[in-house]
Amino acid sequence: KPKAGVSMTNTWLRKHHLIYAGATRHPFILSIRDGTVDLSAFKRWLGQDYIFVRAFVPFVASVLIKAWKNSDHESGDIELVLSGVAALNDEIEWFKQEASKWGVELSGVVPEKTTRDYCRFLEDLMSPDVDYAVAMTAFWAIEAVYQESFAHCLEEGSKTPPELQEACQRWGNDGFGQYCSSLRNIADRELEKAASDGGPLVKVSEDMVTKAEVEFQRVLEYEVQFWNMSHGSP
Ligand code: HMH
Repeated sequence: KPKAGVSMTNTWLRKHHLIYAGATRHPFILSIRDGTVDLSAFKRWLGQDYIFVRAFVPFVASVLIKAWKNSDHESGDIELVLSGVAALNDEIEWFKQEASKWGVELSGVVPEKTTRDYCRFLEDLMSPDVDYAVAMTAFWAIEAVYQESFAHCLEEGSKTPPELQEACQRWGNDGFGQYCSSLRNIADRELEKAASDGGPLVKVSEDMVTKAEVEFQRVLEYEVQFWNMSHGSP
């Protein structure tokens, strides 16, 4: 059982801080931040992330359905997730614009194995059998990695090339940071509900929290692999 006052996500961020740092301070991100980024690596990331984001839309829609079924309708969860869907609509348009700016033909991008595996992982999480708390934890982790990574490229003293600053702003801006904290609060609230369930279903609830922690770690592993794929030589 978690200590009172310490949130589950807080506990997990401490426990898994090495892999978390691996995902949010990856050499690819550090290369953007210090201005040494290989532009062919950035273009590869752009094409693969476009494929990822297209698969992320139905995942977020599945979280919206879980919010509608599981949260009380005054909690604001539905509005928050809906704003996420709306933001993804803009994001997809941004990818198209950005791709044409860099001469990347999106229709010709072939998904690499890491992208296919990560999209498959999202698809598994869309199942109605996956609890709201578990899906919300994964959702938060996916967004938080991008937020922390790109915010790092905009910090004082970073040498991010001007032509990449807009990309970093997309995920590194304060509004997106607020959005991530809201997702995190919902995940913590749902995990807390599960962890404090002392009824006859106590075992089921414990399993749910364990499952959420496993999916949290998996997200971090996939994020590291995704950066590796982008950063590595073709
Ligand atoms: C791989 N992770 C990946 N792509 C993204 N666009 C995000 C997270 C955030 O939306």
